[in-house]
Amino acid sequence: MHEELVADLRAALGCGGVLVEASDKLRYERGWRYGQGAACCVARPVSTAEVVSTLQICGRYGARVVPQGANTGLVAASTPDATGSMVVMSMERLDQTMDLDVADRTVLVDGGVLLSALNERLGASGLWFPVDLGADPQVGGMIATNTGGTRLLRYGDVRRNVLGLEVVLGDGRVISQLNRLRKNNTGLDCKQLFVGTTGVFGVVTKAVLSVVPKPNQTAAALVACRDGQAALKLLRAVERELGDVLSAFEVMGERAMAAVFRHQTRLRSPFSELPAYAALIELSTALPDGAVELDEVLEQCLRAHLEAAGDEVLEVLVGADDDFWHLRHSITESLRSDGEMVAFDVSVARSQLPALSDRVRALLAARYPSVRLCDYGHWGDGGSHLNLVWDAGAVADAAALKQRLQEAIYDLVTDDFGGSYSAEHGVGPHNQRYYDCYTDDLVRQLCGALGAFCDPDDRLGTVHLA
Ligand code: 2HG
Ligand code: ZN
Repeated sequence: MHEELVADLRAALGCGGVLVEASDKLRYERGWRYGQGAACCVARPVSTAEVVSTLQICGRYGARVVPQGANTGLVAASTPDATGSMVVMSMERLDQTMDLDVADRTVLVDGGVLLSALNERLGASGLWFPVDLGADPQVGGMIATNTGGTRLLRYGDVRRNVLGLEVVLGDGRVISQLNRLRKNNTGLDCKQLFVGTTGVFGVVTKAVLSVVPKPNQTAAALVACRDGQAALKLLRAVERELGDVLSAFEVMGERAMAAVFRHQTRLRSPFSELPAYAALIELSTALPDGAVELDEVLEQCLRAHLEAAGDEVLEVLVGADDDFWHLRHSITESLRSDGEMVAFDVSVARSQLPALSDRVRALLAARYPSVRLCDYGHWGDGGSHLNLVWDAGAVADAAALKQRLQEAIYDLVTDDFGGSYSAEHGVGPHNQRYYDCYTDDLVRQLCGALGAFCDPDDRLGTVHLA
């Protein structure tokens, strides 16, 4: 069946459209952090019609399909399982359309367009898709995950910026709702079924995105804080005084920053002493040059806060925007080199963020003393990456430890803090078990009914929402 399936896919997509050599398949079989499987082959459609053909052909042979964007996800949702029978459907060649409508501030894009390519295209018109990430995902993957990122505080998640979608359902039917409307109260907002549901209801082949004027002035600061509560107080002060122009409020714990300075030799710590927490604050505006000096506004506000906050705020650094962002965006990569890790992407009410980190530290000290908390994240929107790291080889059964840590932290987050076990990275095999534990039965039944309609033969993905 394998050879016939490949032959039919080749007939539909052309030879370059199907990869079968082990060395060619490798990069599609392994996720950036989690996920390692084996694919029967990799199909690379160039159009909606070819996505339809791929799904129909796979349907004829009973082959399951995992849609894949840039494979930058962090929950293993874009890699095949270990059976060797799944087809990876890579969207990387479906990346030609980028039709910008400047008057509407909307852009119609193919699902395989990379975020970087989109922003390059928009740049010439002074526009921008404002979902900011350390990685460079495809638009379709961002939609399937409902990506968050560092500027969610100001611009919202992907969901808030999607106006229309074209989606191919599991059996090849196409739902086309490529509207450019910002207001459209005509019943079910069906496109939302495909946002954040990891591609199991359908594959995004096109999207209409709302885009915004790219700020022409930004200012950033790093503020060294004595502890988490001080960072929270700073957030309140900055929102009160600069809320209109605040575009990011990220917090980084000492250990996360230390890992960056250990592994990124080009980056030097700007602090006189590494603080327990540092806040990275960004202001931005599209106001014309000269209308406002954001650097001055930020510095003034922070200096006043420094005086009023006593020893809660230790140091204020303003101006080196690129270095500050480089530090923030290097954490993921640096922790990867720092030992073994299990990553967390949780959210709680903002006021609870310091208490949550304290509880995790206490739990580790009592039960897992060789594990260190390297916390950082999007405190402005209640998101925290409570990444837990230990020295490679320090623990005999790392897989068992990972599972025990996941259980302990997710229970803490959901039961004691009323939070989410997956704030922005979505659901995948990495956290499927916890989706199953924490998701309401009725919601799962609803997903089952939707799945039966959208993907009647259960062809798509490795995640089960029902
Ligand atoms: C970030 O905020 C990303 O940098 C990645 O969501 C988080 O590495 C992680 O776990
Ligand atoms: Zn994040």
